[in-house]
Amino acid sequence: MTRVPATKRTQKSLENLDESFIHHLNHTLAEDSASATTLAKYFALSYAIRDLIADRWLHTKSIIFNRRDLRIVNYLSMEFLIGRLLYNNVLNLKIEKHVEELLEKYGLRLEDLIPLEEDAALGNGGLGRLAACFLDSLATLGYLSYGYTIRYQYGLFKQLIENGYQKEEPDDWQKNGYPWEFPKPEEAVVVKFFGRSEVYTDENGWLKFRWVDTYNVIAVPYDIYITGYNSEIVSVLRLWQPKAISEFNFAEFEKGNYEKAVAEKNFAEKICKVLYPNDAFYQGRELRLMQEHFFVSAALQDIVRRHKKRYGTLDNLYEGEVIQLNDTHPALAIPELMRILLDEEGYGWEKAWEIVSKTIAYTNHTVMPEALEKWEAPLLQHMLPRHYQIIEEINARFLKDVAEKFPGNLQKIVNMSIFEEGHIKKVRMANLCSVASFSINGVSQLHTEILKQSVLKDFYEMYPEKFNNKTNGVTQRRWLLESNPPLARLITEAIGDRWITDLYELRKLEMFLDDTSFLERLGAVKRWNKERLAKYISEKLGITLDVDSMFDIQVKRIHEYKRQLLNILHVIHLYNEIRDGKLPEVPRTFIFAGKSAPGYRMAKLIIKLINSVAKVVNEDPVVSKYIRVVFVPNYNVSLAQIIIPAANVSEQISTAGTEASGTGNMKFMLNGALTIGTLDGANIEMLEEVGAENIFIFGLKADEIEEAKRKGKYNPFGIYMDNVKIRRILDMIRTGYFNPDEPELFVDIFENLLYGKYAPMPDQYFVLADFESYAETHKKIEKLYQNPVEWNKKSLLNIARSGKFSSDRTIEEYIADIWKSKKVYE
Ligand code: 26V
Repeated sequence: MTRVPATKRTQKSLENLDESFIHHLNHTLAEDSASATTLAKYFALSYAIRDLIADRWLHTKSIIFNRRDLRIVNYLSMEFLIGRLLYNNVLNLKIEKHVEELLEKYGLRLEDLIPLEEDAALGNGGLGRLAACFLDSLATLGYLSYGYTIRYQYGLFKQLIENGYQKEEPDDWQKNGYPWEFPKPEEAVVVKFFGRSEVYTDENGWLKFRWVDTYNVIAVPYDIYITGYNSEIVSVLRLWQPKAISEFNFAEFEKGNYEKAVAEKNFAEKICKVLYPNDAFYQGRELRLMQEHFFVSAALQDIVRRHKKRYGTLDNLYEGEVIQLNDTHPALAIPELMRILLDEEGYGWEKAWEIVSKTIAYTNHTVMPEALEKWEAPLLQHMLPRHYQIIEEINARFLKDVAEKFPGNLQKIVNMSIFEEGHIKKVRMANLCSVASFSINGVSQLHTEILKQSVLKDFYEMYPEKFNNKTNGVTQRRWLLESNPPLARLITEAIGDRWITDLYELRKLEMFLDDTSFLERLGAVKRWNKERLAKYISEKLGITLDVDSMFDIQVKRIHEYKRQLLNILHVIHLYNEIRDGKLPEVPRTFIFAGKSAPGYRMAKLIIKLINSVAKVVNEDPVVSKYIRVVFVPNYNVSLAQIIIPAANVSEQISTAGTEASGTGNMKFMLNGALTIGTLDGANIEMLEEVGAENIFIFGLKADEIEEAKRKGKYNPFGIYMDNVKIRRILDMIRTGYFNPDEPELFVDIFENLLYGKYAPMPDQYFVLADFESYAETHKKIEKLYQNPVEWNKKSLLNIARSGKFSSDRTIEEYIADIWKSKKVYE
């Protein structure tokens, strides 16, 4: 049988898209076009498009099982922040014209249907969005790949702002149904918990272990096929959902015990009820550990089953499959794969270990010590007794190697042991990953250096060959083609559309650096995006913005290390200057958005401060002519797609040495914003690409911060005493200037900066140290903005030099150095 290529079949089905739409409206949804709601039409359209995607999956699947020369990439991640899919799929399938024509017949516009889709917010921030960009790139480039995660019932909470405070509401993203997934109940597996490890003698007289008396849950996969741009190949995003083996126990019910009758169902449902909303703060919660084991065990069983089907043996698992751990959250993959190989497949320790350590690779995403996972040993041992035993054995063998390599060096043993001894013994997941993985990577050059020189220093000395850098990237399909249509059009008119799959093509835009009419068009595009955002803000918040003002934007999770506080302190400084009659040369709009972890007091207080300052600034008849401050609620992928294209200035101001990479920084650059930033994360590489004249760098460097900490010589109180501007700002905060009704409200911010009241040291993120340098740099930006030609030139150069920051480049590097996979079509 000759296979009709998927795209050919799609062309054929495309002619029937119209019929397909009506078919789904009438027969899948049982609605007629006259009375169907717009939502029903959104679903009908999505189903019609999903049919085209299913064709691509069938094609991809046939390759998976026919091409044994292709290694499959498995990306294990607790988070995939995929956002909306309708328009993304329309663009990737290149069917926009068709769809628009079809909708026109029903008096509909695509742009009216797109917002009806709920964001799939199955992630917190950068780590989850990176995973989503990776699947897009893998599909686009034509590699076989699976993403594995959890089908959370509730995604990241929705943020409301009430009286300036963040309020959280549950995100019931599936409440209307979800058109993009396919349940695959026939591929369900059983996941075990608790019980005990039992020793026995097998038929050959070998001593063996088995995990018995377990509590079992079914894991049901739901698949979302992630399309690539103009690609026959889809990535599979497999979401695991727990299900009770016995949903209802009639025996217990008969005895009158309703609670017991539904106990199993309740257990299953609670495991994946909600995404943990902390990013970068670790709390050892039992439920979280259950989530980690649940999806990892399901994924591993799935991978093992597939490999056996493809090769009939697990001896060469690493030839057919590679497993990338997105941070330590899926680290239980290590003992789980060992357990499968030892206890279920009958391998001896050495061969099992060889297979595991040639299959698994680890990416680190943070150096913040409070974010590192360390599970309490008794908890892990209770929930996963056999895994605990395997981790002990891994550690014992590893420490023997350490002792051989560094004879007599007890400190090495203490540092590198997977177990941290103490009042409560802990399992250090980063150590487990470092021991077992064949590759350890950071996500920007600086971050990888910090891993090698401090966080994982001992592991670097032991296994230098494992360490490598993979600077993050973002997909230009979502972050330019989809989110900024007028810029995409301008670029394509100028240099053609090859940039969509080869972002380095943007370099060709440098031809237009001295073309004033092109620069004007670029300015007009920015203006269009600012108007779009202004319209959104006016409709949602009733705040009118001046689109001629410079849009200065900081959007990301609210965290002290990201220093939204530095930004708002500087806004207060500008407020003071204006009140003193020192009027700024250009009007500015400061836009903030981002969520705080619900239990992160300081971050929530910073949100309140931003909103309090916003109120005073915006209500002041004089000041509001020059500056305005807006906090846009509920930052998510869809909102990012509106906000980022509208930025003139991108704020990337984390304390040097704290932000592993940042990816928002890249999205802004790609959309022509100029960056004000520290020498942190990927900002450094942006500087390398664009040159010092085209990016605004300020502040202390990572080694300077490191040194100041080490020597304990940082004295923010001294800065406060010596610097009248800073003293004035902080005194306003301390005395309730922005909140006269509750004058004490922000005292904690003041005291944390000056005395380190809630921190290991005063001003641990060096806000005051960097303030002057930040304010001076803002003055330079202000000056440049008065010269639109020069501004647009730098904006264009930023776009032209953003090629490196495509996730396509990142993925090709993972492929070349770690995954060693091949494209389906060479
Ligand atoms: C950590 C934890 C700790 C336990 C509770 C739940 C939870 C959830 C997420 C995280 C991840 C923290 C690490 C993280 O998000 N890192 C970010 O990764 C981005 C992609 O590499 C990178 O651009 C950001 O700089 C980095 O902060």
